[in-house]
Amino acid sequence: MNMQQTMRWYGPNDPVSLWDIRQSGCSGVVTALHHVPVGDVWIIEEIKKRKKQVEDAGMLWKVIESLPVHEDIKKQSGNYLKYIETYKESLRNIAACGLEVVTYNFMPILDWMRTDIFYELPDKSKALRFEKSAFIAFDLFLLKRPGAEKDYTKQEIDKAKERFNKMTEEEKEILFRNTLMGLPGSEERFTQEQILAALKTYEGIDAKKLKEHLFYFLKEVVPVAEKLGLKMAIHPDDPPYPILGLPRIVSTEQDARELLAAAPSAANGLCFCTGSYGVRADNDLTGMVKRLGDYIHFIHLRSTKRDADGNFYEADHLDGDVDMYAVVKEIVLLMERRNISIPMRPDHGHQMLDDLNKKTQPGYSAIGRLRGLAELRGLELGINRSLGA
Ligand code: DNO
Repeated sequence: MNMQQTMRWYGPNDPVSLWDIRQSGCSGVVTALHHVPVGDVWIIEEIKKRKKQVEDAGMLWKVIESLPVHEDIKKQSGNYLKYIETYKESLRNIAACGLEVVTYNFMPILDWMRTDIFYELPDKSKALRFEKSAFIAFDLFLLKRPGAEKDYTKQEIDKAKERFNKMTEEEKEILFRNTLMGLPGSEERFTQEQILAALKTYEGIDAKKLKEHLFYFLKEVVPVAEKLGLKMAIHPDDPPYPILGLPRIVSTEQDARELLAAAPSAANGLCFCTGSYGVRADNDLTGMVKRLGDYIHFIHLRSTKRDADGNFYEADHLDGDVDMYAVVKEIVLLMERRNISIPMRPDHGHQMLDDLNKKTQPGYSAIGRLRGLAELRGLELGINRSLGA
């Protein structure tokens, strides 16, 4: 049994075409209607149109990444009840078009966060990186978030100050831009005023409250998904800890267990992202596959390399801190046990070779992902053979 090999496709404006993805050996793509504003219903006509584009290139579209959750739902403010209903309506339309898995996340305001999107590796390829001192410098001296200094030790602040004083104006601007990238697939950036105003709306929402809001959402949508035969897959926080004073609640195995228990159903599941969970040394990735495997509906394979200062960069897929051999082996055993093939995508990839001169979505260049996919495919084949499968 093999994982279903897919790649993320950002839609018709993605510089990486469907045929590029097909030629990399994928049988499917993972995509979303990025042009539909968060909170609007995904209408059948649009879903079908996108599905046909994928099928015309000889591939399948089974997994959505993502059907985003409106901020009002995360905060239980404003029109959140209406937005929950529109979410359900989108689910009905998605199921009517024959799609199977819906990926989403519950990170307040921002999705993934990096300080550097062109971090040069010794071989001159470029990776995404999170540098703690640069991030703290951003928070304290660029964003100037009220009360931010309370979140850091004196030593961390001194180090960030030193880092900041050495930055050129251009470096400061790039740092600001990278950190507030906004939603994946969108060109929009937050301004300082916008992000400070958005952060203010989370005052009084701590991790406990945000969890209550997630569980409420799950209790509403999971039964609908179950009836429709859809599987929900929540993506973990990236990085997997609180940032900018915002709570983050899908960072550990315990978090995953709690959200699964909140609405028990096979339709309530996980997007198992080794790159996100793997940033924390206390997340036992293979153990998570073993213990939570019944709820894993989609897999992102990626590895990061962390250091003692809390920095990490995205390593080669088979390198870094994730023991990819052990994880993939556990996934192979899981698929045997469940007798299913789980969709997977190589998550991110380095900017390398010809892609160094192209503009692609950060992390989503063609060649770096192709390298990751090729290595992972070989790893899986070797594991399958050695197990006699
Ligand atoms: C980053 C991605 C995430 C992911 C969302 C899912 O590259 O893995 O942006 O798509 O968090 O909702």
